[in-house]
Amino acid sequence: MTTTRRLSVTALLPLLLIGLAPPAHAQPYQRVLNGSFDTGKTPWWSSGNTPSRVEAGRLCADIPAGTTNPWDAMIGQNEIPVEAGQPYTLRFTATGKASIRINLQLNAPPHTGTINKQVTLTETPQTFEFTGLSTVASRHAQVSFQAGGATQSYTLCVDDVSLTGGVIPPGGGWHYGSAVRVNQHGYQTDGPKQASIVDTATQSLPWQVNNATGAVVATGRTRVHGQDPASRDHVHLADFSQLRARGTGYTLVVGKEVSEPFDLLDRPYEQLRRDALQYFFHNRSGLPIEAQHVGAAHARPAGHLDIAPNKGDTAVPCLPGGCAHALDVRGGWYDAGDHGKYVVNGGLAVWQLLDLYERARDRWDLTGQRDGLLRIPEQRNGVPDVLDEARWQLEFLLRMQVPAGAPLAGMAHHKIHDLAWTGHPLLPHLDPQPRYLHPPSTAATLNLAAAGARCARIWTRWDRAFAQRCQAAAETAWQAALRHPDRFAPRETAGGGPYDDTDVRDEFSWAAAELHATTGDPGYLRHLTSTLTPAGFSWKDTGGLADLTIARHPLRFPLDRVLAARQRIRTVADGYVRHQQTQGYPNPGEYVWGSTSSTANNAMIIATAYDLTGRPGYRDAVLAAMDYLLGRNALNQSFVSGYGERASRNQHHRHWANQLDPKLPNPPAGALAGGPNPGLQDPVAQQNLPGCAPAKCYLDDIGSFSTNEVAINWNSALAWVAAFADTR
Ligand code: 9MR
Repeated sequence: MTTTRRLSVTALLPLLLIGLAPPAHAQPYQRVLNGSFDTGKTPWWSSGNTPSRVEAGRLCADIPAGTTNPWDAMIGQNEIPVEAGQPYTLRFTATGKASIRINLQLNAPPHTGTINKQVTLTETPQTFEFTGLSTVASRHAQVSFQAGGATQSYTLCVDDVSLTGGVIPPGGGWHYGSAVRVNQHGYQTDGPKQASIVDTATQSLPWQVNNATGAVVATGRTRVHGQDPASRDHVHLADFSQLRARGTGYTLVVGKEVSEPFDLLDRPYEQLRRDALQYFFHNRSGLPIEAQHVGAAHARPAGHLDIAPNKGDTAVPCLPGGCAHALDVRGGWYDAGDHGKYVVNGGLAVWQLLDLYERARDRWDLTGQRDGLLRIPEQRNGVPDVLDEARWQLEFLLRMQVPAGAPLAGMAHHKIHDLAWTGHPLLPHLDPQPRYLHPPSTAATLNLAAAGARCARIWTRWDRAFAQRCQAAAETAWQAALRHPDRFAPRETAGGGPYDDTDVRDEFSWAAAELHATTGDPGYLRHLTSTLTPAGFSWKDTGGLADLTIARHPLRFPLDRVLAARQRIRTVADGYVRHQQTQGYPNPGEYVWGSTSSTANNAMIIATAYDLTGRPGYRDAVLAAMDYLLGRNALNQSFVSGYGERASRNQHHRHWANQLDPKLPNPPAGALAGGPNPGLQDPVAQQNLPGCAPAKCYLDDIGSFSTNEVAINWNSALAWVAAFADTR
């Protein structure tokens, strides 16, 4: 094997910097992931015209002939962190039949380069090594092997790619601002007011609250909470609930640390409950989103009405090899940062908005029932706006049902989405991908049954014909699910998320509860087999929702079931409150993908316990969970855009993509980021957060879809809890 080694330092390197001291740590830090290709291809990519695969432990790509620029055919890895003033050494082994360009550079204009070299490859493996000095600090550098311009096609293979350098350990170097963590939006004047403070002191510390003019308005001493495992912080707690004077611009001061400013308001959540719902309008498919409703920055043409370049959604065929029919599945909400529309999840999200409405109705919460609450075209049509918004999605869910006469009639297609994942940024009306219906699944069918049954119950009052359509669809879906109880969604993830689930006993039980609540048919009761457990609920685990439905409709269920459901809700809520109180930051949820929805969904269960008992402790716990979401956490981060000084603004979304294109907007106010997730399932998180404490595995970066995406089932949870927090 011939080995060529070359050491080259960027020509422009100022002489003064050549003597840079190597980092103090013994081993240089590795900056590329999976450079040995031992774990497959991820997170390496190749251009669309350059198919690649891992072959005998190397990444090999088919380089086409006849392209023009070096970057017309390439393989690479993104989201590599580089530090200004630090040297980086790139090393790799490669084979090929042409000259290629090797780059370490920023992946966006001005594409500042650290290494840019030409090498000539042969079919004998050669190892190369180059060093360059980074003049910029960024988390978005790219290593690329650019092989465009080849006169003949050939196979390029690379192996043992390594990029070392930098002094900040992988996953390190994060600063979260003030050590004093508050709800950066505001506290309720007569509610509990607590803060978490990061401090290693083992004795209590004095605190003071200053008003906007700097005058001290309250003082006290912290309580030492101690070591917090989820964040690995040593935490103190301050309680300033005694302060009740309405005002803005307060700060909490502990030693030299000053919190972000916060307000004391009588109704801090009055606007958030609207904004969290307005999120759904922004993400409607099949309707122009007009400036009069959302403002100029967020206005956009309708997406997916089969107007070129869109190839959906008015006559969508099944995936090749699937069904023979095509369906008009326009409308609904885009699921998240992608343009997929999924019945599993879509059903749960709309169910939660309908529960929000039924709670408002039952508890005389007039705001929650208002026609005119939101800025939507259906405003002032005599129907509460939350129902108008929910109906947009329900109409879509109904369209996803397999028509009578077709095989699997009555079931719901699991999902509809693009053939392949689209790039970023991309407005919905510019999506050029063909879209397909995916095979029906039992879980989707039962989501339709549950949401449809609830629709039927509610719309009896507003639109009888629509209520009847919902009921017929729900009952047909139920029968179809009984006939096909084990059609599980595949795990495939090309072009869309899987929402896969191989246990649907919980979906049967949830749908049975809804169908019984609507029809009174006792036949459904024997299918009601699930209960609320400490695991709570999610799109995958819907069993606990049966208890919430029973509790919402005590007169429609046998008394023993009602009493048992109420007892379980209280017991589970008690567990969440205890869990919340053992944390340094008041999160009643778990650190998983979409952890903020676990926070909000568990808060919904605690809130339901409050509604059942009137015990103030439950309400306080819900408000503390809001504090967590709005900044009282290990990152000093408000996960709700537009709320708080350090609010998320780069959520993963295809057109709220200001981070990628300054002409595009940031998310509108009220969009909930997925939040800390130690799973690190995206390359940005993998590059930048290795070793993170669970409560800190979060990045406000548009590329971090596993920590910073938005989703309808997360915002439905936020909308529910914000509405609760706004009522007494
Ligand atoms: O919320 C979903 C989470 O529970 C799963 O772990 C994850 C991976 O399957 O998918 C999440 O849902 C995503 C969906 O698959 C596609 N649209 C975006 C959703 C939010 O990230």
